Amino acid sequence: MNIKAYLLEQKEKVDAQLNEIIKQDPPRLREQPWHQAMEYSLFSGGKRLRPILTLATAQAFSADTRVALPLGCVLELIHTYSLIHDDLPALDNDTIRRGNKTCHVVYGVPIATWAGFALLTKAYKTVWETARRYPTMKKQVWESSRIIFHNAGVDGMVGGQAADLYAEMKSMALEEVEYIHLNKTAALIEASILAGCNLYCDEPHTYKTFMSFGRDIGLAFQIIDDVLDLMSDTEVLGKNAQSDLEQGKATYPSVIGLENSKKKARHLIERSMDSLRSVDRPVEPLIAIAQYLYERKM
Ligand code: GRG
Repeated sequence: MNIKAYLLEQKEKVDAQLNEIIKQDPPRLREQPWHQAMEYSLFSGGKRLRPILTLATAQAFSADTRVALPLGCVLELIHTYSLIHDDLPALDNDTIRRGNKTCHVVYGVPIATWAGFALLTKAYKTVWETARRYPTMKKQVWESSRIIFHNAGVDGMVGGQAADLYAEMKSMALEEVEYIHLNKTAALIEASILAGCNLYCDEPHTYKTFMSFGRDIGLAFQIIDDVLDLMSDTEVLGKNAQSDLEQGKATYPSVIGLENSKKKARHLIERSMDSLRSVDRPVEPLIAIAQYLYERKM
């Protein structure tokens, strides 16, 4: 399949839905700097990986993506809040993201902080509105959102990010780095898959297969991010290169070396693709996304 064309097509759907979500706010609010900061980060060129995973997973079970699309946007709203907060001076202090100035560089720290919280609360509201709009799917929407917010919270992204901050400048064992990566990054990617799967799948075995797929590509994604941080330059990455090294971050290359990290990422991607091949559903887009993630340059 033509994965680039598929990703572009899905990204356009996600962008249109996010626009609709943002446009619900009245013009007097949209004029406020903190609202403009929200929009700045939400529409500054993200790949939309998480919502695309939700859509691709839902599409493996149903042609109807009306519920999966807003749920995917919930993940993108959370992801965008996490990037804004992650870039703040008190955290990673990054000045470039997706080739643009980071939110706090443009709008200042207080406004960027509010923009992050506004995105997070908009994510809750989007769940609530989706459940109300599709009453026959209400139960599934609540369960998908439970998975999303569980994996975005202390047992997932927030917990992983806290562990990542405490790990700075310390020498780490591989298990500790794996814990950080699985929580900081893989948890939200896994939730993106499960949010779509939960809507339609009632076979526990299949659900588990999707869960391992999400975890494997999520971990591989962060290992590849570590590798790219070392090997690419700022222009290609669209963010400050080698910032992990400067900040003494716990990364796979710092613990097992560059070549072993690449091998580990390759192994996880191959395993993820093999496990999904056993599912008797149209999962080609997900397999192609896994391959694409391994080959990505940014
Ligand atoms: C402060 C303890 C504490 C928690 C707050 C800030 C935060 C929660 C979590 C940060 C988690 C984080 C930023 C993980 C990195 C994940 C990652 C590799 C992001 C890049 O994802 P892409 O490449 O981004 O999908 P695009 O730009 O395409 O959207």
